[in-house]
Parts: sequence; C-alpha cells; structure tokens
Amino acid sequence: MQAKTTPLSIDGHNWKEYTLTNNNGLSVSFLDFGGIITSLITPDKNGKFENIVIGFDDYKDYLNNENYFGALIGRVSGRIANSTFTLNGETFQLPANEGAHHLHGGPVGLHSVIWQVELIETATSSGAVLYHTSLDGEAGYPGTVRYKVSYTLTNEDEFIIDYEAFSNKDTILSLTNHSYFNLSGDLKETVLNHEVKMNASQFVELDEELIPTGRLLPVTDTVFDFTNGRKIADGVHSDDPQNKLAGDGYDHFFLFDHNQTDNVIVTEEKSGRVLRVKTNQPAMVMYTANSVDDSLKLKEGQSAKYLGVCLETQSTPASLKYPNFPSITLRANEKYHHTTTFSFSAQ
Ligand code: FUC
Repeated sequence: MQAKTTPLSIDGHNWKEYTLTNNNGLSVSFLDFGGIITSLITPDKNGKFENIVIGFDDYKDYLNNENYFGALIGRVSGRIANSTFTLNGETFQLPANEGAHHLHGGPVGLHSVIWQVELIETATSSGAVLYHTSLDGEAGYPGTVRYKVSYTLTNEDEFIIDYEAFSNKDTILSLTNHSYFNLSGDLKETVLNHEVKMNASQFVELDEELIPTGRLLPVTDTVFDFTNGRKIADGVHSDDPQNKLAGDGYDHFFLFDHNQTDNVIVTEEKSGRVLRVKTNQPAMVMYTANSVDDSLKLKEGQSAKYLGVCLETQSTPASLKYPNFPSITLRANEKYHHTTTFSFSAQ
C-alpha cells in the first residue's frame, strides 16, 4: 500500500494531487480541489494497466469543469427546479446556474472548493479523508455543514467513497461523485458497448429541461430495463422520448430495488473489465455523457460524446416537490451517511 502527494501550481493556485496505490498495482489519483478524481488505473483481462475515468490533460481546465469530470458534488446533486425550495415553512432561493435551475450545488459547489486532505494508511488499505465546511447561508443553503469524505482503496481492489456530514440546522443534502467511467481502458472507445446490469424496476420521468415530472415509470418493455443487462447503445439509438430529450442517451434517476448484492454491474467485453457498484443510497443517476462534445483535451486525446458513463449514487432533489421520492432533508445534528463501493475485476 502506498500514498503519494504531489504539489501542483495551477494558474497561481496551489493544489495537491494524491495517488493511492494498492498491493495489486491499482491506483487512484485525486486533487484537493473538488476532490476531483483525475485517474483510476486498473488491469484488463491481460493484466494491462490503463486509466478507466475521464480526466483533463491540462489540470487548469478543471477550473472550468462544466461536465464535472471526477468531482465531488454537493450540497445537492442534480437539479433543484427554479432554484427554490421550502423547508420547515421557510422558502430559500438559490443561485441559478443552468437556465432558471440550480444544478449540482450551484456555481460554487463542492466540486470547486479546496478540501483539507489527510492520508490514512492501514495494513489492508490506502486512503485519504477529505474535510470541508460550508457556512450557514453559503450558496444559498441553510446550516453550517461539516463534511468528511473518505476515499479508500483496498487490497481487494475496491474503491470506497464514504460521505459523512452534520449540519447545525435543518437543511437539504445529497452528495455524490461525478466520475465518468470508461472500462475500455485509456478511453479507446465510447461506452456504447458497455453492458449495464442494474436492479432498478422504476425510473423517474424527465421534462424537456431535465427536471423530474414527478412520475415514476416502470422500466418494463423499455430500453430503461437493465434488470437483465443491456448495452448503453440501446438508449442512444432509441426513439423513446425520454432518451431523445436527454440528448439521445440516459440522464435518468433509477430507483434501486435493493434485492441483490450489487446494485449495478458494468461490463466491457473487449477489455474484460467489470465494475461492480454497491451503495446504501436509494437510487442512481446514470448519465451517458450526452452533452460532452469533442472540444476538450483529455489525458488520452480529445473528448467525445458518450466517452464515459457516470454512476451517480444519490437521493433526489425531486423529493422537495414530490414527497413520495427519497428525501434529501438532513435534520440538525443528525448524521448524513452515504457509502458507495466500486469493485474492479477483469474476466
Ligand atoms: C449529470 C446530468 C446533467 C449534467 C451534468 C454534467 O449529473 O444529470 O444533465 O449534464 O451531469
């Protein structure tokens, strides 16, 4: 097990990059800026180590990271419709950063703050704890919130992201990570041939502005049915209006049935890589990089539409309007706890 720290000077900003490496040679690198995961190196079926996440070539591009590559997302992941919500009878107005809506914590979300990082090594894992505090009223939200996010790479080839938070007032909170996975290795091809298996029998309908309508749709007989495994290409080539409005792909909130060991299994045949996701969260937004264009310079070359898939385990801000959805309310002094484990193998 090994942890390494590299000081960086990016456009006058002093950042640090940390690399955790396990005994099998897998490694994950991330920044204190936004907790951004810059690379994740795992072996394919032939033992070839390659990067399986999207990351910028020039780190100063993370200062304008419109796609949220690799970043921690909060205070609330997803869209808060019309940038407003009511809690305990009080209405809060948040800054809008996508049309009228508030996306991924707003203009200065957790993706763009400097986290305090402490490296922690044990006999079986290499890890780091990232700390940050958001002040009461900051970014429009009530409550001073203290976060503790742990990144742990184990010798069982698991990468665990564990989020804890406490607020001194009732507030809303829903954290996630916005890594774009691509199991082909070094971004050799898009994720269209990735197969996703997921125990979700319902997903949330979106309107044209990607705001949940409040309707839960059954996946049965649609390209949203991943219960027996399905290629991402199915949703890209689909005529389903839900795929069309998302930019020809998936950008949807899937509710887990929580009836299997893994919530999600992603497989890429050529490399043999398999990614298993297990979470205590009620759901996941699966986003297939429908808005990523070819203008960005990545570590391995130019970006492209569908070059990665985000597996954003979380709850949903739609619950602010529709009480039948999993809540994002965090009561004063109660613990917020989200844990998601990504397990890597090759076959
Ligand atoms: C995802 C999507 C959004 C957005 C963003 C970059 O979470 O839900 O539509 O494009 O990430």
